[in-house]
Amino acid sequence: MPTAIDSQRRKHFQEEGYLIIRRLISGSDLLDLDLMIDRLLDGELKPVTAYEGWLPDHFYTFWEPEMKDRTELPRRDRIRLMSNMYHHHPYFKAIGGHAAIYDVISSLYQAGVQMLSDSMFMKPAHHGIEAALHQDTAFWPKLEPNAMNFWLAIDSATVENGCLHVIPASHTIDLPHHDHPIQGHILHDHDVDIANQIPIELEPGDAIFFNSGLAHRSYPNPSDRSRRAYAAVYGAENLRHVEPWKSSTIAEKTPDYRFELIEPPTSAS
Ligand SMILES: O=C(O)CCC(=O)C(=O)O
Repeated sequence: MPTAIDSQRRKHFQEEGYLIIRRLISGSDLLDLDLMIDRLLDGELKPVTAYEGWLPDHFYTFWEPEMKDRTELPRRDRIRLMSNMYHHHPYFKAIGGHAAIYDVISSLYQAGVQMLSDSMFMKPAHHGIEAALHQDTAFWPKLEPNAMNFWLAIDSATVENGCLHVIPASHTIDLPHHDHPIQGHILHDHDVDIANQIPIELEPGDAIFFNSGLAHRSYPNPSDRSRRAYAAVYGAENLRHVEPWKSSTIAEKTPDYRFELIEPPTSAS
């Protein structure tokens, strides 16, 4: 059944810049994704589909600082981020275009949906690093309407293990960011109305959809529970490139991935 986004929820998304949907993904779909994410982290899954002739020998991987060579630790405990599975693996292509996700986004945009990229955000127990405060709009040229972020909890995401925090209604202005050697582009607390910041605690299968201009962050994970999330950036079918497109990556050279129209799932309304 498509997730119904009524006018009240759409208004909340427009005004506050985000929408939480509980139990968006459940049952065997969630179990399979959980398993595939661990296979990804363990280095078992390899890219199998080329993107514009580019077939990398591994998925884009951002190691936790100083963890790459600590091979005495499990691989899954040393990785912060893996990306672009959608473009290089049929399982993730299907997940990125999952009807439950597609329905919410097309309902919020009132349009068809495009995919830019997907990522797996990992925050290993005891040492997962922070994601500094930022707006994702700082990472790519101006789009109209803004892109949309999707973030799905695979493990429970709580204040203790480094859940997302957002600043409601911060999506209406593109704030100037500061360059950062690890995180790319960041905001300082005094750049925003930090008193408004709220934690987004989610159970496995719960998701938050947010305007890419929404200021957000996650704190380090000192707890003994890992915090894995599957995330992606989508755009409206009718998005306009206000500035010439160029994607920005900070860890490895990758092709210039572009928005790609998603085939509407058969159950999409
Ligand atoms: O999951 C995290 O820790 C950070 C996620 C994030 O920055 C994003 O989804 O843009």
